[in-house]
This record gives sequence, C-alpha cells and structure tokens, in this order.
Amino acid sequence: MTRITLVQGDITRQSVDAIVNAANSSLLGGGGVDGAIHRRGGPAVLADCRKLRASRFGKGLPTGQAVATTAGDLDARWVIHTVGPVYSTSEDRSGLLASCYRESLKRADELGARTVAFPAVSTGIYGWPMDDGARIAVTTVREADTAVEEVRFVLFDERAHEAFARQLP
Ligand code: AR6
Repeated sequence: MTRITLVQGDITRQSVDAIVNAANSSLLGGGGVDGAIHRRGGPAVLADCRKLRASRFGKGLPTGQAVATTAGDLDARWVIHTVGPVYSTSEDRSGLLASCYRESLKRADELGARTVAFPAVSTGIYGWPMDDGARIAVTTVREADTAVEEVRFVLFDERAHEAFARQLP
C-alpha cells in the first residue's frame, strides 16, 4: 500500500528519493516548479536534460509522459520530469494529467525509488483548476500499481493544501 502524505511548502526543499518536476516538452527549464528545480538542482540537471533532447527525445518529451534525470544538488537521487497538459475548456485532457502521475510512478519503480514528492502538476502556469487537479492526482496515485511506499504531495500554498486534503479520508 502506498502512503499518501501532504506537505505545504517548496518541493525543492524535500528529502526524498525522487522529486517530480512539472516540466514542459522542451525539458530545458521554465518558471514555477521547473524554474525552482533547475535553480536548486544546478547545472547537472540541465546537462542531463540536454542529453535526453540529443538522444531519445529529440522532439521533446510528449505531454503525459515522464523521464528521469539526476537530481544534482537537490536532496534527492532523481528528478522525474513530466509534462502536464495545458488546461482546456473545450477538450477533456484529464487522461493526460492522470498519465503524468502514472508514468512518473512507473519511472520511480524502474529506479527503485521508495519516496516520491509530487507537485500539483498543471495547476499553475498550465491553468488546471486546483480542485480537479487534486482529485485526478489523488485518484490516480491511489489506483496505481506501484512499489513506491510514500507519495508526498507538496503544495505551495494553503489553498492547494486544502484542495488535496479534501480528497483524502
Ligand atoms: N514547490 C511546490 N509547488 C510549487 C512550487 C514549488 N517550488 N512553485 C510553484 N508551485 P507550475 P504547471 C505550484 O506553474 O502548471 C513551467 O514554466 C504552483 O502553485 O510550476 O504544470 C514549466 O516549464 C502550482 O500549484 O506547473 C511549464 O512550461 C503547481 O506547483 C509550465 O510551467 C504547478 O505549477 C508547467 O505548468
């Protein structure tokens, strides 16, 4: 059974086996969680991302998928980069958002990670409504077939923390 825990704070301050990044397809950095991870993780993270762009992901990492790199100077062994969907009112992209959590946990299992910190993927710059983002995150992790022992959702503010808390018994 995977334990789900909630923390309010900065995901780059967590000590876990793997930290999940809410990246974009370029894998080369951005704002929000992505910017914070590259700042604190340092050049080793970006160097690994560039290698991925030069090899398996020449066109970038597709939405809904996940790939691991070193965690550089973060207090973790790996960063798992996943690309959330941009929220749309005309199209249901929730399958892609669920896929981010599922695929990230698959990478974690392949690496042998036992503790994984997730941000609320897509709920920032990509505009996904927090309550729905929290519902998809918690439901998908609950239903995942994974050896990860702890999934820690790290929520930036009180509003996000409350939205996730409402999804837990
Ligand atoms: N720790 C934890 N949560 C955070 C942190 C942090 N340090 N910083 C922001 N959040 P976002 P997205 C919250 O925008 O919506 C980037 O430019 C934030 O409040 O980081 O998936 C990428 O390169 C929100 O609830 O990711 C992409 O282009 C959640 O984390 C794009 O943004 C996700 O916000 C991805 O957008």
